[in-house]
Amino acid sequence: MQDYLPQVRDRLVNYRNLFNQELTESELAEISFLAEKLDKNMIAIAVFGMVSRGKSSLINALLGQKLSETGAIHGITQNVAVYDWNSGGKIQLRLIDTQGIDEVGGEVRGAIALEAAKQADLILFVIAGDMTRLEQEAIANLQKFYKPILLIFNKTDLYPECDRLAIHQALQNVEMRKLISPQEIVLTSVEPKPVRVRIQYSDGRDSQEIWEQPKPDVQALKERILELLNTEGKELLAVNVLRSLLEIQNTVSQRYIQRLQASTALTSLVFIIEAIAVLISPLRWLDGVISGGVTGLFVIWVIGKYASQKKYLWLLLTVAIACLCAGLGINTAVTGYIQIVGLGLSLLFLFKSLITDIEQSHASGKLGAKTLITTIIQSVPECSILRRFQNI
Ligand SMILES: Nc1nc2c(ncn2[C@@H]2O[C@H](COP(=O)(O)OP(=O)(O)OP(=O)(O)O)[C@@H](O)[C@H]2O)c(=O)[nH]1
Ligand SMILES: [Mg+2]
Repeated sequence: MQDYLPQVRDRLVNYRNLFNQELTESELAEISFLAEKLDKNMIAIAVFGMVSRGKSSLINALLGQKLSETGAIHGITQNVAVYDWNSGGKIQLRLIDTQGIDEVGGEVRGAIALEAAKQADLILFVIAGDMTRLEQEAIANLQKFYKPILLIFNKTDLYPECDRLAIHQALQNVEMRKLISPQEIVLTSVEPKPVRVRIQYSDGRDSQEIWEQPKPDVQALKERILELLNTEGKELLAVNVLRSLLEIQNTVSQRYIQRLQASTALTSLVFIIEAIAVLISPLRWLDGVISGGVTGLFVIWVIGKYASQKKYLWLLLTVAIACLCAGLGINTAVTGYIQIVGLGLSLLFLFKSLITDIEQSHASGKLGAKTLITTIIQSVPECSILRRFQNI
């Protein structure tokens, strides 16, 4: 499959270079972070779910060591925590532990989930039995961020075989398939309950019962994650970086359009006042000073407001000077009209160039992230986890 990462990087860098002056500090910082993410092949996996479903235990089982605190009481994890996971591959993996989605109040929960979901390239949603309505809603909400989700049915050790099968079946019903497809469901028991085992001694001693801790059953999940990253990790990374770029592009376009709308009224007013002043003023040299001066001031004001318009400085100043010259008597018969047309043309140019900028910065433009996202998603196989998001 084609490697899209260099193209994504180009788009990121070109966008930053072209709109450097239009971007805020935090947008520039985010673009730098995205470039670093690409360079380091960094993928973040966030673990979500209700309290006590075994989110932290799952992270420990994947890491192979107990780094995240776990416990039987609800709400053990109170903050988002990030762990580096050395899975042995070329991709640098990060695991993000979160608090239970039912642990914090609505607004805070939304904000925390939003932050973690934004950072994540892949989401593991942990359940421990049949799904509750809150869990279904949470998955539907997370899907709004266009992040692929694996549904982890954990604590399977607590269910007899027939119940486990019944729950697994229920997770694949028609309603559920709208949220998660069957191949996106993985069964685990990351911290199985200790079991009593009877030890029989061959030397005639009395048999003894002891508690034994079974090994975590997390291999299927590990393999699923690594297989997913091996087959479509690069596309996942490319699409997620582009998705973040798309958000920045949309914000910048929005800002542009708002400023444009705010200045349309002012621009028209300047034009009308200048036209009237030129028409009613009896002195040609005064007309020139008015139209040249107002146009010049307007150009300086616009360039201060829209840094990217500097490239048209020469053109607009030429118009301003032409107005001034016309006013100084080069062609007195049509002077007034030249001045008005000059100002009109300069405004027209300015707005045309602004619209071109907006189109370029806009998601679907030449530098836009949207077109490339669509190309990448269309290039992955039908069964890919990314296909769910083809209608962005
Ligand atoms: N039987 C069984 N218990 C498990 C399994 N995984 C986790 N547990 C237990 O479930 C409890 C909660 O585990 P945690 O990993 O702390 O759960 P969490 O989702 O991180 O919980 P919060 O941080 O409180 O939201 C602990 O007592 C774990 O021992 C499992 O696979 N089987
Ligand atoms: Mg926890």
